[in-house]
Amino acid sequence: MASLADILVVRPMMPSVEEALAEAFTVHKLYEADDKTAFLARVGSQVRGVATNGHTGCPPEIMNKLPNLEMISSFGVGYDAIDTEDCRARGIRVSNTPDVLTDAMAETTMGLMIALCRRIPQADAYTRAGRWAAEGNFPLTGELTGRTLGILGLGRIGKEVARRAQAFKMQVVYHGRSRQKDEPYPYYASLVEMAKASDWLVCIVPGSAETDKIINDEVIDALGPQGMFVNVGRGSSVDEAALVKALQEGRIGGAALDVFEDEPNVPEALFPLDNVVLSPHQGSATHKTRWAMGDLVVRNLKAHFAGLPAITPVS
Ligand code: A2R
Repeated sequence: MASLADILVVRPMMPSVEEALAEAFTVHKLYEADDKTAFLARVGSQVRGVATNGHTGCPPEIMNKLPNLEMISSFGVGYDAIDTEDCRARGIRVSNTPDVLTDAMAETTMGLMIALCRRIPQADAYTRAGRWAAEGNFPLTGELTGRTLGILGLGRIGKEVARRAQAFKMQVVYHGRSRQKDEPYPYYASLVEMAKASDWLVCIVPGSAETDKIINDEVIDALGPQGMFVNVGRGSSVDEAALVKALQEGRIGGAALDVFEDEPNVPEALFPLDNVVLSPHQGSATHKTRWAMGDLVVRNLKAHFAGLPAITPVS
């Protein structure tokens, strides 16, 4: 029988992933090793594949110990922690898990928008505290219907957010590095100009040097005191200190945030603010979607070691 390829599991993965990897490969769990240097010295030269996620990646100090590495299979669509240029130079293939999480991400985005707009967390707390009976009706709220939604990043997820927003009778506009000729939505070449024209701004771009703090004071002020900001992409895309200050000063209407600069640490200054909805990076976190993402991590490795191209290679 052909020997099974050796896979290094850098960080804990979902049980379904670890079980499927163990069935198909010889698995080495780096995260269980007390002495990681000794562990890598022992198994490093056998390793041909890595399983990880986009936040942990496979840092150079680990890759340097894997001279026969062929493939990194990453969980999640974002792969910010993986240096793809370095991988290309080393001849290492990289895959991620796009598409299978798009619907769940779009659902989370709409959920955050509705929660922020209709103040659902506050209304829930008001009801549970017995304030309805004691104090009367909850204050009136805003409404999504008829509002303009600016999408920063009309990619796979951005397009599904756009579809759902249209079902909510919102006007959709977008900004990206270039106009997409097959999309019907008005395009803004300038993010600031789009923010000025939008009631809502959803950020769903990858984390990269180009998108680092792309949401800055200028964009926040263009969105203005009635404007609502939603981030479901990456915390690094926002100047978080500037956003917190603008929320405190009422220079922006509100924010719903699923991602943060230094996860799982969330700026405590946000906690007392009534104009924010906070979520612990839940974008794709459903049973169905996380299972599909894990399954794709394994299938990408299996494809590669069967001599086929990865199913979802990072281009
Ligand atoms: O710029 P374009 O036309 O290539 O549009 C992409 C946009 N994008 C940017 N927009 C403005 N300035 C940038 N510097 C910039 N870099 C990228 O982000 C594209 O419309 C969108 C990304 O779409 P996809 O590659 O299809 O990614 P997907 O599956 O929608 O996921 C987006 C991100 C992930 O990378 C994770 O960070 C997060 O959602 O879960």
